[in-house]
Amino acid sequence: MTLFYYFYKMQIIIGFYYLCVNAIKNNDSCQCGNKLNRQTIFNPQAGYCVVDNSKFDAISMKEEKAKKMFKINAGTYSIGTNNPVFIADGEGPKREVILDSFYIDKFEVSNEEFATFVKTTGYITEAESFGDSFVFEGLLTQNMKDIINETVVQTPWWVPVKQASWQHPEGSDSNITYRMDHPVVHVSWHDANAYCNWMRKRLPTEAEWEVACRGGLSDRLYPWGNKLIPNNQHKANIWQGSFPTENTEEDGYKGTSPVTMFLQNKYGLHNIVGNVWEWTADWWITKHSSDQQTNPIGPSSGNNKVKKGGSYLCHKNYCHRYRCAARSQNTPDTSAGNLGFRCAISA
Ligand SMILES: [Ca+2]
Ligand SMILES: [Ca+2]
Repeated sequence: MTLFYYFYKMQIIIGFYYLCVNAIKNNDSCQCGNKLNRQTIFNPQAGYCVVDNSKFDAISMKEEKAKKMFKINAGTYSIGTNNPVFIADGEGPKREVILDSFYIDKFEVSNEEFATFVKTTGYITEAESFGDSFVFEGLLTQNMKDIINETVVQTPWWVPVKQASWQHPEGSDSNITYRMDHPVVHVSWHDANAYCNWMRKRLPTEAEWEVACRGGLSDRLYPWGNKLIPNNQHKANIWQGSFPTENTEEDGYKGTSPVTMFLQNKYGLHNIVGNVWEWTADWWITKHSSDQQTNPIGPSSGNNKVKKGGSYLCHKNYCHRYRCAARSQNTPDTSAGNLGFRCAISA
């Protein structure tokens, strides 16, 4: 037992050494050598380190772009709306943006993909470090409900659950065994950014995300048009019924759906609205100039990051934010059971 323990410890030390050596090789400005712990490797304060990833040589990245991403050509696009539903969210005004060409993932990042990242790098998410994350109460087992005595003020359906993490989305008595093709959740902005960096990608800016969401259409509410359920076909995984007590699951899903469900626009994007909220690169502000901007990246600092697209918990009467112009925010260390991401890359 003792021998095994020391062998195990040595493996961890060797693993860390390998990660940092590779990181330093790939990015001279990286400060991985300062402290040998996993979080330092991806610490935004210390500068992100690109960990060597043999999976992504030039050939496999070409394949990745061809199979899993869509290229949006450089051009002038519109974002925002002059008919905001939530004025205080800063949904308006409608404004022009000039964007360089970029690729965006067609799918939200899945548990399977995130598991590969964790297996390769030993990354620990912030939810795992903090020891808890926010879970929608309606998804908890009765056993879990019985041991929880805290809720979030004003939104009591959100509860902090000990040991809730990407591998245990509803706490210690849950797992992702049959959800490997579902979006990874309980990932903070820092976690999402670390994953995209590891993939040699990055998080999309809010402008890029919204242009991708609109799928070439102008002034429409949703990626596919203005009608929520065209031809009686559900186009997104949101909430049907009376929130938060009755979920009729008319779209087929009580919680998350596989990332490959719900093709939503002409760019071939799935679940860009609904399923899980998606982190973007930008810091949150609510006042926007109506002037045309080129490759806008938002303010240089802030307290919250912008998230887009709404989730399986959104209902028109409560959270009509599964629209391309809609937006919300969280601190970059926040994680929840309805918050994930997809990555982008400059063309
Ligand atoms: Ca649903
Ligand atoms: Ca989504």
